[in-house]
Amino acid sequence: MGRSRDRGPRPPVSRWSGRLAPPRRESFTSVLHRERVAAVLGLALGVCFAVSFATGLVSYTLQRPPSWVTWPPRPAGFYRISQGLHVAAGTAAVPLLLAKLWSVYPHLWGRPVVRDAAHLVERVSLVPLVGGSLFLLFTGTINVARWYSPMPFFFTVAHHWVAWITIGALVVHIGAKASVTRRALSPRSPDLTLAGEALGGGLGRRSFLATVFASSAVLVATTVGQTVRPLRRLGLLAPRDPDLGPQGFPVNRSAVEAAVVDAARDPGWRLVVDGRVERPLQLTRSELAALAQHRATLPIACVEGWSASATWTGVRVRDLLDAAGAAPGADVLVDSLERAGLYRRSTLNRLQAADPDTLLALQLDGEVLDVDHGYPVRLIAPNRPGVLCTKWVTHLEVL
Ligand SMILES: Nc1nc2c(c(=O)[nH]1)N[C@H]1C(S)=C(S)[C@@H](COP(=O)(O)O)O[C@H]1N2
Ligand SMILES: [Mo]
Repeated sequence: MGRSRDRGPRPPVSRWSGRLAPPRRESFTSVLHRERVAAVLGLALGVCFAVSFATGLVSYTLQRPPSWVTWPPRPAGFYRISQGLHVAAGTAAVPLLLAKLWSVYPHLWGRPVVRDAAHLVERVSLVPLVGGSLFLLFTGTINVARWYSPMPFFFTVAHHWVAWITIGALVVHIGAKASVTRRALSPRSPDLTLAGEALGGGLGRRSFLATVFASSAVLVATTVGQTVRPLRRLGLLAPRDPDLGPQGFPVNRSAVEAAVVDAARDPGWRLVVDGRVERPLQLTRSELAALAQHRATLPIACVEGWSASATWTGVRVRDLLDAAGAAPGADVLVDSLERAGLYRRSTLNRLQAADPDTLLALQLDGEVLDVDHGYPVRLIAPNRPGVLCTKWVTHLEVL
């Protein structure tokens, strides 16, 4: 016994007390559980969440505009970029969040559990912060992967409101952690002078952070292929190849799924323009094709993260409104042959309805539209989410 004491300091002997004791905050000695790692990851997550939140609000208000918002149709490609960023930032956040939770979980054993009122607020806000973040990243990811069954709620609305709660909790968290973060990120942070080995060996701080950031980068690179064409070949994890689908163009909901195949091919199909107009119209497809045709190159940017651009040819909505004698400045309800389904109709606000590139398209890249792309005619318009580019249109109602 005497000899072993001479070998230098020994680790403290934990005395078996007869019951299982929880670990203590101090038992986690790895440099990865220190504040600098948490601060770097927190900062990166803050950026991802800010981008996701701002772009998420864009997408939500475009789809469900409050009465005081009239979304402009320009710049035409804005929604495509905004939604691409939304999905990319959310994807990048997945490894960052997992790493951050792993880095900070020893705090669960910090004592005392509550120091004062401010500490209590900070601790309680972790429940919506962690729960909300996991919910947002999980539901967003499975939505992109088109795996809807674990969501017994309406994704868009739930994702939106949980985002508000999470961002509220994040603001509290940033307020509570601002000074710790500033200290941890400063060049004089005490963590910088500690080598990994000094704290029990294992992975060092830099290698750990590099691994986490690289995982984010790889995940983003393998999913943005569905939006950024030059990266398509990397799109291993992207559920949609932008080239898949009839006419080299992806499809979210096919004509069979929407149960419109017969109605779409029926020669009795007519486009009806009515509502607040002087002269209601009823047009066959050949009558539409005989009207002035206009060409526009516009993307379909699906909320689920894929987008693809095409050249569309068809009739300007505003020409049809003029022909029917609609009062200028009216909103228009665009209705399809679909009887059920969330996206069977959409509304054009007065700016969108008047835009010269807002078309009822008859052709895609110079060919008659495939029935999966909305034959006989579909709506296509600048700066408009894919879900609002209604296919199999049969009715324009001037509101
Ligand atoms: N009537 C109708 N139109 C619709 C949909 C739908 O379900 N029903 N889906 C929308 C969605 S979510 C997208 S992304 C685009 C996709 O168009 P595409 O299938 O031609 O690529 O169509 C939109 N138009
Ligand atoms: Mo979509």
